[in-house]
Amino acid sequence: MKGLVLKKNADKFTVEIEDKKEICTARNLKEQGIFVGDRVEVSGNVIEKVLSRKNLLVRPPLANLDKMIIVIAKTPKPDFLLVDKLLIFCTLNDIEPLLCINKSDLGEDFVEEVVKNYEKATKIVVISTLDDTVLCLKKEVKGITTLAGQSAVGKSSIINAIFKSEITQIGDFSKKVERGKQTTRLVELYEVEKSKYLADTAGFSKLDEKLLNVDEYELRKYYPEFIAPSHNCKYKSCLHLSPKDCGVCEAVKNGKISKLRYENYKILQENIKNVKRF
Ligand SMILES: Nc1nc2c(ncn2[C@@H]2O[C@H](COP(=O)(O)OP(=O)(O)OP(=O)(O)O)[C@@H](O)[C@H]2O)c(=O)[nH]1
Ligand SMILES: [Mg+2]
Ligand SMILES: [Zn+2]
Repeated sequence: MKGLVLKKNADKFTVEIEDKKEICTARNLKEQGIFVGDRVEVSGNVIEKVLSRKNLLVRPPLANLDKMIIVIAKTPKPDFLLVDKLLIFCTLNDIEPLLCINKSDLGEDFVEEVVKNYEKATKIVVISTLDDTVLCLKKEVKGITTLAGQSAVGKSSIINAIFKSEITQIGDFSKKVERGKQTTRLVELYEVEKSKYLADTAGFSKLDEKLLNVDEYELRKYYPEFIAPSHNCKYKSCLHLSPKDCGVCEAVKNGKISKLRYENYKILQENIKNVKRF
């Protein structure tokens, strides 16, 4: 019988098989590994085979991701470079990205600024887990969807609000910042409705550039808002790093491209150069 791995706890797996949750073990699958999100063949509560995967993330361990909801908030202070890396990561791994601005109750200025910087880069939703706006995320869940983002942006609060129960543990913000610890440790898929799952995870708070595996020329295409202005660059090979003869630099100067996004692009270019050198 075929099933979907919802949860992994040591050597026990919670597998959904025909709408029922079964606790399974695995036999002889060590090398290949079994991850949350894996579709598997099970017989007699033993996982016999892992079916081929669309993608696989190692940290956090998650297979077959269809969509990633990248959560940010006014507090904790957003790491927009991480947001850009996650957006690139999604495109590279055939994952649909969505930028979610949480804690909109903390002020409109922040929301407006983020929208201004990112509206040309990705789809955005604005929510607060303190009101009903959080429910619009339910519609956004597609196949296997994960929440991603820094600790304390409200990922577990979103899951709780959607499921209206305390199924995941919410951390105390001030305590968390003091200890610098994350609250959510295990990865688990929660079913939103039939065949739609949402994962809570503590991962994706850091991403190694090596994981991105793009070269300096490819990087340009992951900044979609650069493409039209780049037609004004004198040379096709222009990396948009110096203002001479560069349409992208011109667009940044005129405010047509977000300065924040351009600065992130320059940092990533620098990182790619350094990774290559080592
Ligand atoms: N003001 C406000 N606070 C919120 C909102 N959503 C969540 N919080 C608070 O933010 C803090 C962190 O929430 P969590 O849901 O634990 O954050 P998390 O992203 O799951 O954190 P990790 O599990 O450590 O990755 C808690 O104190 C929540 O009450 C919101 O919409 N508005
Ligand atoms: Mg959490
Ligand atoms: Zn250029």
